[in-house]
Amino acid sequence: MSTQAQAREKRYQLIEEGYCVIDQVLDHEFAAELRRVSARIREEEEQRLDAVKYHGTLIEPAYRDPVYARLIAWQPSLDLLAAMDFGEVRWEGSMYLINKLPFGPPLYWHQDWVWWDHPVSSEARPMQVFLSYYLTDTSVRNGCLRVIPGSQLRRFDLHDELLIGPGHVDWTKGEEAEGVNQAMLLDHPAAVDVPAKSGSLVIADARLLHSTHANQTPRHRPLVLVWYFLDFQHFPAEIKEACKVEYDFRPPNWWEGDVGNAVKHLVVQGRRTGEAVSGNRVPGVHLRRTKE
Ligand SMILES: O=C(O)CCC(=O)C(=O)O
Repeated sequence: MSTQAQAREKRYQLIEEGYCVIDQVLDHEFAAELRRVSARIREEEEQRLDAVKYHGTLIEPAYRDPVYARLIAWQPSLDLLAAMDFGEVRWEGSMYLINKLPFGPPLYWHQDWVWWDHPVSSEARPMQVFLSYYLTDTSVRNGCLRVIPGSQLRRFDLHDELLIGPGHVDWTKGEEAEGVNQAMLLDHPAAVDVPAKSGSLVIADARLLHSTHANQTPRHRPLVLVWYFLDFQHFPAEIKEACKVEYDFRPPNWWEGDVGNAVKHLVVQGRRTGEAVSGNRVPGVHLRRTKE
């Protein structure tokens, strides 16, 4: 992104609509390397695909190749977030290789914020975001993202229909009954498609309602999604504590050699010093209807 005005525009869109797209964040070489390594991991992986059938794959690849440490600390993305005027950026500790399979189904509507009981949930500022790097051109035909703009801050009819307790259901464990219903797989009049070119970046607020189209092509649709906290210095103390509890961060020596050094400054560290907020994925009083 070349100008300050563009960065402001993206910031505004992320706050107002809950998402934005920035083109050409990965250079061709790095995107090709990620594509190659991700294809290898997908082939090696023994994940039961029927366990994650709506996603395609849902593999945590972070420590399986140094390329993912580079992605977590990818400077153009961090520069972008700084240009968008976000302060302390922290890696939340997870990343996923979400590879939609040839002719794979659509993903169901859901949102991923887990601290709905905390009043900070009603604030406009994005606190937790996913950065999605599409590794191939992605459109309606091969399963691009869909979002309901504004749903990170305003309650839609769909919110009342979501069965979601867990965000990502293991369909082999008999959780299907409570995991998804008809409404979560339907079209929605407020839905917007989010196509993205290979190497582009989609940033979205964890609270945003999102889903995907089906992959109607015979080719894989790879995506690497990384979770971050923004403006971590302004996080309520009890959410910071929850971050420590939940992810039990340690100095990043999970990678071999010094590969993890690049990630060190992004990791949430420290011992528990106080009460942590309890997690609750179901939006309550802090998600208001438009006219309230
Ligand atoms: O597969 C995609 O394009 C998006 C997946 C996603 O955002 C999610 O699993 O929450």
